[in-house]
This record gives sequence, structure tokens and C-alpha cells, in this order.
Amino acid sequence: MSNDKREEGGKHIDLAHTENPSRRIKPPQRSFSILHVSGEPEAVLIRPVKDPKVLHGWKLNLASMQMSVTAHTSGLTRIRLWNNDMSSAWPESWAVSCEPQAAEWPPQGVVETSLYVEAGPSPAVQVGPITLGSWQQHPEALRFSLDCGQQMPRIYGLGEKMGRLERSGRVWDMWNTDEPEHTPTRDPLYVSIPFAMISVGEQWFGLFVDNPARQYWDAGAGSPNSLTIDVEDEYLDIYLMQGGSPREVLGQYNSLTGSTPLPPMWALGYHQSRYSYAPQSEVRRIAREFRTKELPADVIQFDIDYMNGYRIFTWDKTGFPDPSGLIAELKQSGFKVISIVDPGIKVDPKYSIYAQGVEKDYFCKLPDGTRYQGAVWPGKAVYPDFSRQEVRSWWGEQHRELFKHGVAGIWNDMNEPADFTGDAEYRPDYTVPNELQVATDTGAPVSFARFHNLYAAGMNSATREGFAKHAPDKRGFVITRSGYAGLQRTAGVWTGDNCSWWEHLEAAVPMLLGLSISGVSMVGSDTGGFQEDASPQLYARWFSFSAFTPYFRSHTANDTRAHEPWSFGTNVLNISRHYLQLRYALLPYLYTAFYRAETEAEPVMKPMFFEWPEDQRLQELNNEYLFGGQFLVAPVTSADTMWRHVYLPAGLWYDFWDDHLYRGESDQLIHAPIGKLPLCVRGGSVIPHESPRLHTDAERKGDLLLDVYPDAEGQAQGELYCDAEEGWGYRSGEYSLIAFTYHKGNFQITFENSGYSPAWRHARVRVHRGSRAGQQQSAGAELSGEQTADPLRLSKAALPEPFALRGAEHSDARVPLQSGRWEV
Ligand code: MIG
Repeated sequence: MSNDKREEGGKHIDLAHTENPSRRIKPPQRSFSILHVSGEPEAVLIRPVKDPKVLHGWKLNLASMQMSVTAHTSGLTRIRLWNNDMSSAWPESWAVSCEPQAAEWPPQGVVETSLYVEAGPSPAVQVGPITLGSWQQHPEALRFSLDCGQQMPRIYGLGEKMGRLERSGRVWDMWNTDEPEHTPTRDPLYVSIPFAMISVGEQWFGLFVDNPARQYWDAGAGSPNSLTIDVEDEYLDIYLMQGGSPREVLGQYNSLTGSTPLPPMWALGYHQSRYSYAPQSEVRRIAREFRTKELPADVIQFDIDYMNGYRIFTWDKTGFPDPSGLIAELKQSGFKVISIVDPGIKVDPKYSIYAQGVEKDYFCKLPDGTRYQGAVWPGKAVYPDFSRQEVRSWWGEQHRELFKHGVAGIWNDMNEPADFTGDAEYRPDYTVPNELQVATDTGAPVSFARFHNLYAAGMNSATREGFAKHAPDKRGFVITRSGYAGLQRTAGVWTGDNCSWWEHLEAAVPMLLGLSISGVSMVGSDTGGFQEDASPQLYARWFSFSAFTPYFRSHTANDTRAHEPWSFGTNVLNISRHYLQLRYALLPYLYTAFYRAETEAEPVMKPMFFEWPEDQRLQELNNEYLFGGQFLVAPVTSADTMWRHVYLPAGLWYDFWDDHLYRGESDQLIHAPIGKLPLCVRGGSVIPHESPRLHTDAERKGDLLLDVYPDAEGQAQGELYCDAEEGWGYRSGEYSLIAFTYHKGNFQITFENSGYSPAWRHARVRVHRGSRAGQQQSAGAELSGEQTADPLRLSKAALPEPFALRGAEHSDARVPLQSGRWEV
């Protein structure tokens, strides 16, 4: 694959890099030719409905290709195009976990727009205002377009990308890449999810192109009313979705690719990491600091230096002589361990994993049958062939070495896969060569060019097999750097090597939102930034933001200043503690959001347009979002900025810190000194929370807390999900789902499922009345007084109090946590 590259005097020149300061990658210039139909449609599985052209299942021969179209009553259409003489099998789809069942016919109402397939020299599939067609071919790729006629689509999704939440006007590259320089136009990064939500007028569609080979998505850059997609393979496997809202379209996508499983509760706690905490005395010191400073936290992560010479699944005998003892001791103080795993296996005949893999023939090979050797941290390395079930099981098995000592979670890094022998300048080539082959279980080898984006998927499912085998009673927890569509079933994603830059804090918001609406609910960024040294102010702002993201971890590189909550002085320590306590207080709320992520594929972090698709002001809003369904978060992402502009959509909104009431559909300027994350609660909410603990294994004290924020009609509702917080009992009904409703002084609790007795016997119900006082006159006033002199000098006492219980008007009642109705 040549991307603006040429050889010059034997030296490899990357034009994209040398000629364009942003190193923006353009798809290769190829001249495609039109695909023609030869002959009549064959195997017509057509059932006409209103119009004879409305088809159900349909297949025809093109000159050199075949095409099939299958429509489902659910609003999902699948279109496949394949080469008659395709040399090898398709790589298995690892994205689609369950094929939709053949729909009943005639459709039961869901498909409102008819589906047309125009047979003719240039076949086209038409759904409402959308036409899929212009099929073209080239020896190296296939191309097609999605055309929206006279309308300009808005395009969302596409997974982990830099830049705006609304993706149109650019060409996007789907090619998993170890790219540490996340500048605004840099693309691709580590994860490829070729799925977009497309809004045309008031209608919502989804497009998923299920090909793990490289894809280029021209999202309205060439022509504003269409998308043109090049896939570097001999087949196309396309799903077109149709729904009444973005939520419905995402639901369709999730019904194909699966949802994010409920994590164990501890994984929602705080994770502390750095490259690397080693030797073990350093790990102990970190754990101790958390406890002496009374900082809630659940996890310490072990980066690559816990290993013996970067040999995967080994321990450094000098630095970590007693992993079992260490991990048991950490457990005493409420810490779990997540350890990093890389795919590259050191070439060392004395290293048993290498020796076994060689003997069993488990590593990727060149076409001439020799084992490919690349290089990663351990020096020369080989890469397991994760396309094979046998290899995945073997890899899963190796986790025994980690789990037997008590490791609780796995962090899969470098799985694009990165290869240091590749081209470090042109990062998409910083990987194993495309000529490599994976053997697959079909018996037909597939070139790495066609498998590349699935490599991490294979590694992640192998990790899951390890959990299933060696820790079957645990839910397990996997966080990955790379992945493909459907990755949410096996892992969460952290967004890789950002920098301690304000720009990267700002970029993290749309980046995490893009992943969230591409099916991945468990997402987070390196708090404080990975490369470079955070300033106290940046760390404090990033920390408060991350407390309101699904995966909450601080991390930093090996050559930077310390990035622990106490590394930036007392003020930042106080701010960090405050947000840790808030995070831990809200764990019941967050856990409930994750229950909805598993059962209803509802993203935990949601862009604003997702909830209010009709509000024009929200269509391109990058810097506000919903956390769960009820908190609006508007982080401050620039230095020395003490006020934040926030647009509030329809409804009634409560300032979380002082209960100030805002009418919706309004612009607000909210006071936001360093210690204050602008946060609003949606009127009409009941928020379940609890007294913060130091870690999630600690005993619970006190009642369940239910804060009620009535809407303009005096009503509110909320819910709480609870279970054993670990293990699989919940899948067989051992959980409770409790609904709360409030209406003008009446509070009702309904156990919709009562398979698990909640830890709380009572609930304290506090009804907020909202404060009419000017915002700056309440809690903010104290802050502004202090921060005018020095915004970083923020004493513990001056931090805003959560849930506005200081001074603000509210009522307070204690009720038993059981189904019933009370006056509050
Ligand atoms: O190329 O294991 O993104 O989080 O600390 C660096 C060392 C390899 C990259 C990961 C980063 C991790 C680091 N790894």
C-alpha cells in the first residue's frame, strides 16, 4: 500500500509527512472502474410489498462480482459484494456477534421507508433519502458511495478519532496505528470502528462497513452530500441501519456487535498508573500514600517493568521477587492490580513461551513459511497468530501466571500491533508487514493486510478466554489500546499516548464521545496526560473531568514528573480528594448506567445531540456531554479560565454546586474556579448515591442517598441497579432494580426486580427546591473571593459542596428501602 510514498535514492520518502506539516494522510490515488451487471438477477428471493420494486432478499451477478441484499424488518439492510474468483476466504467477521434473524415478511411496521434495489447497469440500494451505489473496482480496492441527494448529512461516530465530534469534511483512515502524536488532524490512531451514524434532515441512519482491511472514509470531503468509502479488499460487507433517533440507530448497531458487559464494581473506582511503578517497594509506597492521604482508590497498574526483560507472562525476580505476597498485601489496603500485556514475544529459545510457540507453530509467518521477527520492548520479537482458536486458547492459558498471584485485570497494549522495525515516521507502517499471513481456522491463510484491524480483537478475546479459564467466577476486566468494531464485548479502551497539553484535555471530550457512540461504553483518557509534565492546574482540571468519565485512571510516561494526586501540592491534592470522593459517592449511579449499557446498549457518556437530536444548537457541540442520563458535564479545558460558557437544552437544570436553577434552551456563563467542574443536574431526576468509601471492598456506612431534582411539573424519576458487584449471579436474576418516582411530595419506591438484597436498609430522600439566588452569590462567592488573589490557592474548606446541601433549600426524609409510597 503506497500512500504518497516514493523511493528516492534508495531512501524511503514519505510525502505525506515531508510535504504536509500536519502529516495528513490522503487515500492513495487510484483510478477505479465502474462495476457492471451482467445478465439478469439470479436467485431472486423477492417478495414485493406495495411496490413491485420493493425487495426482501436479492442477489445478482455483476460482470466480475456478485451482490446480495437482505432487508430485515428491524430496519437493517445487509449488502454484500464479492468477487467471483476471490482467491481466499473472507476473514471471519469478529465484529458481528449475532446475525439478525431472517425477518418475518411482510414487515411488522418497523421499516417505514421502502427499500428499493434498482437493477440495471449500475445497481443501487435506496432507503429513504439515501442511495447506496456507485460500485467501483480497482485491483487493490473496492469503492462505493452513500449519497444523500440534495441534503447534506451530518456524520457521527467512527470510533477513536481526533477532531470534531461531527466528522464531515474529512477523509478518515481505518488502520490501527501506534500514533503517539495526537495533533488535531492526525489520523489514524489505535482503534478502527467503521461505523457512522448519519443524520439526513430529521432522519437517522447507520452505516457499518464490516471489513477489517484498511478503509478510507471520505465523509463529505470530496462532495458534501455523500460519503465515499474505499475498502482495500476484494469484498464488501455493508450494513445499513435505519431508526427514528440516534439511540435507535446505535441500538441497531449494538444488536449486531454486542454491548459493553457490566464491569465488576472495583473497575469503576480510581486507577493509579505510571510507566512504571517498580520495584515493588515503589508500588507499596504509592499504595501507602493513598491511604495515609485518605484518597479513595481501587487499582494500581503494573506497566512493563514488572516483567523479566519484557518477557510477557513473567516477573522480574529482582524487582518483584514475591508477586503473591505483594498483591495480597495490596489487597489488605483495598487495592487490586492490573498488569500490562503486550503481544510481542521475545525471541529467546530459553524463554518457555517463545519455545512453546515455535514448537507448536503459533507465530505469524511470511509467505515463504518463515517465522516473522519484528522488534518491540524485549528486542527481537515474534507475534502470536491470533486468527487461530488454538493460539487464542494457548494465549489465554498463559494468564495463569498472572492470575495465580492475584492479578485482577489485564491491560492490553501495543496490539495494533506495533513493530519497531516498521517505519517510525509514517506511523501506519509502524506495524508488521502486510505480506505476513495469518493461518485462520478455515484452512485458508489470509494476508495481514486483510487481518490487520482484527489483530487486537484476537488478542482481547484470548485474554477473555484466560479469565474464563482461570478466574471463571470473576467478570474480569480488560482495557485495550487497539481494537475493531465489536471490541466492547471483550474490552474497554483508553485513548493511548496523549500529552500533558490543554489541547489534549480538550480533545479528550469529543474523542471519548466518538468512541461511546461507536458502541464502546468503557472509555477513558490518561488523566494529566501521558507524555510531558502536567502543570498543577492542568492536572486538577483533567482530574475533575476524568471523575466524570467511565474509566478513571491517572497515568504518565517513564521520563515525566510524578502524576499522582499529591504530586502538585496541597491545593491539587485537596481538589483530587474531593473529586475522588464525589466519584465514589456516585458509584451506585454509575453502576446503574453500566447496567443500562449492558442491557440496552445505552452509552454511559453521551453527546448532547444523542439525547436532543432535534436541537440545532447541539449538533456540533464538542465540549459538553451527559454522564449517565442525568448529569450535564461541561469541563474547563483551557488554562486560567475561571468561567465556562454552557448551553443548556430544553428542560429545567440545577447547578450541582449551589442549586441555582436554570431554564433550558439558554446560554449560561458559569463560574468555574479551578476546583469546580461545571456540572448541572437535569430537572426530573432522582440521583442515587452513597457515602464515599476508601475503596469498593470497604464496608458501607450510612443510608442510600436519593437526591430529588423535580422538573417544572414537580416530578422526578430515577433508578438504582444493585447486585453482588462481582461474579455472574446477576445474569441469573440475582440483582435488584429499583425505580424511584417523585411527584409533588409523594415519593414512590418500586422494586422491579428483587433478586438481591441491597446493602442499604434505608434511604434518605432529599428534595431540592432550587435556589433563585444569583449564582455568584451562593457557594461560588467564597470561591471567587479566594481565587481572585490566586486561583490555585484553594483551601479544603473552600471547595464547593456536592449536592448543594449547604444553605440551599431542601427537604429531608428517611424511608425504608422497600417498595412503597411516602410523603417526603
Ligand atoms: O511505546 O508500556 O500507550 O500507556 O505506558 C510505549 C509502556 C509502550 C504505550 C502505552 C503506554 C505505556 C507504554 N506503552
